Amino acid sequence: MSDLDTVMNNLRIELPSWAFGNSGTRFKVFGTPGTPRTIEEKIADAATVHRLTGLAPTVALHIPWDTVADYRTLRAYARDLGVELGTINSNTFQDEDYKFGSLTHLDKKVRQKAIDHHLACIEVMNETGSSDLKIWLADGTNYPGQGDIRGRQDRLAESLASIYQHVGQAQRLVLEYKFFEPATYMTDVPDWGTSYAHTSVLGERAMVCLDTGHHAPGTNIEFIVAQLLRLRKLGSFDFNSRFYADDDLIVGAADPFQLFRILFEVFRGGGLDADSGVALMLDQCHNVEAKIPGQIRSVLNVQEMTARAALVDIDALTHAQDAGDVLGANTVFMDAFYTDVRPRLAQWRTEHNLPEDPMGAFTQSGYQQQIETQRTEGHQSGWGA
Ligand code: PSV
Ligand code: MN
Repeated sequence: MSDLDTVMNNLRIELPSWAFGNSGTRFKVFGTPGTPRTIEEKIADAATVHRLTGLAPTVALHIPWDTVADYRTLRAYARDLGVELGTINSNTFQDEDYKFGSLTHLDKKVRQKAIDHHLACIEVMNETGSSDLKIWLADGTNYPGQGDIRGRQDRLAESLASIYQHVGQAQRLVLEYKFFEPATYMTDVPDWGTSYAHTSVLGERAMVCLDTGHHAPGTNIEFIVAQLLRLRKLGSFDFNSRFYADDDLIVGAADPFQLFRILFEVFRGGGLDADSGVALMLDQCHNVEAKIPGQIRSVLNVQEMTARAALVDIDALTHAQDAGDVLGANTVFMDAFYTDVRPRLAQWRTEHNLPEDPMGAFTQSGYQQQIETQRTEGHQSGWGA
């Protein structure tokens, strides 16, 4: 088997439950016929993406958006459809109590409430069999002087330590960073360095989550990938793409070359090896495009750029780099990027009893018409609901 086949066979991309619900901007959330009303229906849609692509065997849940009374039953339901439940995302950004922070809040009672929410998420993980607890905090301040930057870091460290104590031996805490939004002056976990500083102190089951949309324009994200892999602290990705802010667009849509460069560093650093511990996830919203095809396109984009990254001729690249051959090295790199891997991936799909063209297969499957007829009553799920 070639290197490329091994990489392709190992590739797994986790889907976010919330990608199947309605989403929008602060101006308008548009409804879409057939949108799931329950977590079971979101899982059914995610399972459809996996059935057609063979790439997405797990679904991430967001708590409380995806709260159910019995997670074991939900797990069995997902399994029957051919998928497993994946990362559990906590949510401390929608309660009144969290107006001035959650894990960093000045009031001990609010901090404890936020800690308890994470402990409840760990309980959920114990039932679902999930290994990762993903923490993204909306904590931050809008005006200089509003909060004591240093005091907030100290409280954050203390809160994270209280949560980490409860993370099981086979589980991990993954801390996501973002430099803006909703806070506008500073956030409490703005960058990979801050996430690294906290997770290093916590211990080896605490890792960094890199959301590709959470950087200032022009940031060299592949450098961060290389550094975190070097430090053995890259736990997971939230993949999406962006033009201006945290747009949560389809991964690879805005800048395919950036996705290639990122995936090359993942490949180069061993992050695509079967036991690497690097979880590839999507964190996207489909505001105006169809949601299920949007997710299919996304996983195919990751697969395509992963294949191109694995095609880089490492020997030739190293040779050119060592010889100081600037343009030669760049040519080796670009040759892989410009290679059309689509025929090869179509063949890979055929070999794995998957439809050669998953997008076309979805259109022909009648699934969309079926959910539009069946899901007429009730309340459509949405981001934040
Ligand atoms: C925050 O912008 C974020 O990237 C976090 O991962 C949240 O959990 C997610 O978006 C919700 O869409
Ligand atoms: Mn994210």
